[in-house]
Amino acid sequence: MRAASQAQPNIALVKYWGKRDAALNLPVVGSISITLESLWTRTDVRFVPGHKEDRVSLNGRSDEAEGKRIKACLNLLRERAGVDYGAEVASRNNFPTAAGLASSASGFAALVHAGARALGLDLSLAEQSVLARRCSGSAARSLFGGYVEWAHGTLADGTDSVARPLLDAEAWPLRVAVAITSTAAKQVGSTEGMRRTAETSPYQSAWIDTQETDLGVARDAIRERDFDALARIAEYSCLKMHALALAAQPGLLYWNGATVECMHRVRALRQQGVPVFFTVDAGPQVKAVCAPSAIEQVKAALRDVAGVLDVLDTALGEGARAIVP
Ligand code: 2P0
Repeated sequence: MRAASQAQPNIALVKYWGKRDAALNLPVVGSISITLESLWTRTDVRFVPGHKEDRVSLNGRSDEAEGKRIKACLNLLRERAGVDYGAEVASRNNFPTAAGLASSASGFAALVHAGARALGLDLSLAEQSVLARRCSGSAARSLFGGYVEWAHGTLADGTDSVARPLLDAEAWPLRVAVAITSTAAKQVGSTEGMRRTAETSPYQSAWIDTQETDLGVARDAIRERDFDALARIAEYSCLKMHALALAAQPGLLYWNGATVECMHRVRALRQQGVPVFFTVDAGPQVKAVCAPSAIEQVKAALRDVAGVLDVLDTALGEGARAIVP
């Protein structure tokens, strides 16, 4: 009744923002992401018959808020298996948690992948993606590697709001530099930010109405390995998501000064002919996606920006997989 899995964070190029069903965690729009390689979550899950409680350790410590979400996710797995055993979960990340690097995506993808096997559930990756989505939306995408699309879905029970792979990482091996501009936990989490946006931003309906077009453009760019087209649509989707959230009341301002300066720096590089574009999530870090040949130049340019604390670097990677506990 024990299994361990690894999953990596993903970064959306066409963003998810907004829920049409908060209980089932169904999104108002589809999204497209890339799964990273060298940042990971490794999670060891053991179910103990007779135990009633769950014991959760994250990076060697207990964390009450995350513990609650993990317990809710374990409940979905237990319900599926028809058991009520308590679990022991030990999970660690090799990157800073709660710093806008989607630790919930890799975390819940790894938890569902390990937990399902520990319970002897024979679930396809698509079925695991549906379960992971219910724990954290973006986790649906981290079951798969490379370029991934998570469908909006139309069914009320959410069984078709699932991720699927579009293209393997090796087929278009882009690199990602992550400029860390703050290590503080964000003030407004994504779930609350999305709720506030849906209730108060006047741009919510325009966001929903324009997403299908963006997804089509990104799908074509990925299929044709058209870097310039992907750069244009990814920066557009990122800035549009932030414009939507900025127009909430009170406005959601996830950037700091260094975030903005990094975006300018990336655009200046692209104007000089360097194949690179930025994207920014619900936090102040800037992810610069580039051709492999440009990675050292991009890292050096970002390191040079005042307020950048560190620059991580990763290739694109595979989806969730079993590891030795
Ligand atoms: C994304 N983000 O597509 C978007 C862009 C942040 C900005 O998915 O409430 O942690 O658990 O479903 O998945 C972050 O939100 O939110 C996110 P929940 P999640 O990557």
